[in-house]
Amino acid sequence: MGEVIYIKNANQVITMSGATNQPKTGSKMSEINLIEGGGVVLENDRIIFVGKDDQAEQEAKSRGSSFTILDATGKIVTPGLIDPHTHIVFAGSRERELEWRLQGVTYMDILKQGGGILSTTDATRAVTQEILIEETSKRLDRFLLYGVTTVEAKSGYGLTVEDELKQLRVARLLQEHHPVDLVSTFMGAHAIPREYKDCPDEYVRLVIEEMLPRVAGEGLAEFCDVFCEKGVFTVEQSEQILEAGKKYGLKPKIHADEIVSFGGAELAAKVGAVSADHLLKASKNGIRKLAEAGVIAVLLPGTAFFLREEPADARGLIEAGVPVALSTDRNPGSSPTESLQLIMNLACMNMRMKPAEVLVATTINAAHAIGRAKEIGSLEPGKKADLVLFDAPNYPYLQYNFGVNLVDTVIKNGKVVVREGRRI
Ligand code: IZC
Ligand code: ZN
Repeated sequence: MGEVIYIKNANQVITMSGATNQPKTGSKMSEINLIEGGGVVLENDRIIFVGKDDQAEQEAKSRGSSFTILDATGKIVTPGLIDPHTHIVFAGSRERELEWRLQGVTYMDILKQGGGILSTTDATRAVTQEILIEETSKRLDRFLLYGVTTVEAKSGYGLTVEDELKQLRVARLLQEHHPVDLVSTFMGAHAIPREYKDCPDEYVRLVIEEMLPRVAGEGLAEFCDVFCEKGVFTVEQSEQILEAGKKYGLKPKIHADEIVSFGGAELAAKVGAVSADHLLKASKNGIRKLAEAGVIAVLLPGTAFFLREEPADARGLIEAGVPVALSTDRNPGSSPTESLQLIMNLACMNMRMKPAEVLVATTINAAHAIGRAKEIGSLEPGKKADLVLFDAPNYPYLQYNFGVNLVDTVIKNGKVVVREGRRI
């Protein structure tokens, strides 16, 4: 018998069970499967029971005389939140760019002038692995306080073989030492480094022939991502890189149609990407293709907010049958926040996603976007014991009481890591 936790008498347990990934199952994005007066029992790092509270109590008692009770009266319980798109491993910050952007200089102008991603690349190259671990660890701590128990983490601020490997090794070390789980993505194709400004195809060759084999050889990433955008990587270059990644067993993801309509969504469908991310300017044809190919749309309304752009057409995507996930896009330039709860509010207010859809998008669909839906993203027996107790009487309250952190308790791998909103 292991360590048992009984979460008692929640106002609502939001299970997300019965997959909510619509194209594969025909289920709707608003089917959250809610239990009023619910209880959950955990044993070691697994969920063993989810249901009505009286049955949960019996289940806990049947496991032995001693178990920890967490009283969830007046609260809701959800799966640990999942952030499927971050650039969390970096050094430095870019608050000066915020002032330039307010004066009318665009995000792309800044990148073209050698700032933006390239300025974070300078800062990231300049620090040791130890400093990078320290900086990233602080961000993971903050994610945990906001109820996020798994994050995807991209490289892409190294842009040399060794510096890309350095970023990915940091993610791997943190996966071993920090309670938040990390899922790694290789994104050597994040920007053309200054050294290759006049010969971008040479850089694409470096990514394909030198970076990819090393990344795969050390088993440092599961996914391969490309910033497919006008002035960064063309559709053809992106396709070459993602196809090469596939040969090394890395599943494709794409930064698609963020700044201009560029064919990124269409490419995502063509290469069989797991997700197409951003999609602010995705074409109608691209959206239709995403639905046909079962690609998950990862939407980043915090980025649209911070760049003062119109957000993606979440309603159009959902109505077209594309499963939608949400993410912070945590990065130092276009979305410097760890508050996935703020992103949930923005999704609701600026993209008209329903509170139930927002929860699906930050749990089970986010799990699908990083290939983890069998392990996390819903409260079902056998799944990992990653849960959040929110100080909210019902789930729409999460979208209503905005701009504050409603997390009361976070359980990660069956251990209480946040209590009354504080790390323990
Ligand atoms: O550092 O600006 N869009 N990549 C693509 C980013 C934003 C991150 C950054
Ligand atoms: Zn991104």
